[in-house]
Amino acid sequence: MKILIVNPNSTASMTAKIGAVATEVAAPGTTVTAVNPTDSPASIECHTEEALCVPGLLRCIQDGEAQGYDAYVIACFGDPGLEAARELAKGTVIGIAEAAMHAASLVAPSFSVVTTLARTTGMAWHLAERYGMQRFCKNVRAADVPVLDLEDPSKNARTLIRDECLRALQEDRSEAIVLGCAGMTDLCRWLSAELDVPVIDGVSVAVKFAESLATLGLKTSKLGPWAPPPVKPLCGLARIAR
Ligand code: 5HY
Repeated sequence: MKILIVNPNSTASMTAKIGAVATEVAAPGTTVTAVNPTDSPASIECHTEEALCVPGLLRCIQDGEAQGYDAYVIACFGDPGLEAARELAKGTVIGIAEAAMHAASLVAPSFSVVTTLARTTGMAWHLAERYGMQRFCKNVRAADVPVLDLEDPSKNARTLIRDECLRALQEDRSEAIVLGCAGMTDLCRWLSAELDVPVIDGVSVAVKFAESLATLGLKTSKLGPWAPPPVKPLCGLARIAR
């Protein structure tokens, strides 16, 4: 089985880190490839950057279709372009926020999301509502760590994130932590040991969900809203093939 992970930002070191963790959790016989567009923002921390990353993301999905991938993961906590990607892909497309919130609701009565910057917390709440997860989500907190600081060990991001997780457990009285950025994927094991509660990394969970659904032969329904885009001349993104 072939799974394509798309990191919608253009930071190759983060893509490599995401690919390494995903390969570690994938079952024998599953090959995982992690890619990123080269024409998207270096990190995604606002609505504009989220909008700007989508064309590159969709081209990665389109390339994956041409190379016969069985399933896809969108490795950005905003789940950008998720529905458009489901229109283009035959196999399942899993967003890490949707996967992480659902997994958290299966292992704890409630969870808190710990994300990067305060300005992205509203986007995470919006997703919790869209996915019907707001009754499990006690709070969305920011560690005030820019996404790219996760790539720079000198910025000590892991301590800031650990401390925000501790505050979440003490103040929100939640029983699990959802990591609010794909760039935190390599911190999951360390944080789990530090906090001694379930810490959910959306990248790992999304890979296992994609794998499980593909193993069951489940693909994206092409009936109704996730059917392929209608045929028409497309300016700009003309390369979107069917
Ligand atoms: C992410 N941004 O997972 C989101 C996290 C965030 O570049 N990868 C990014 O802050 O919304």
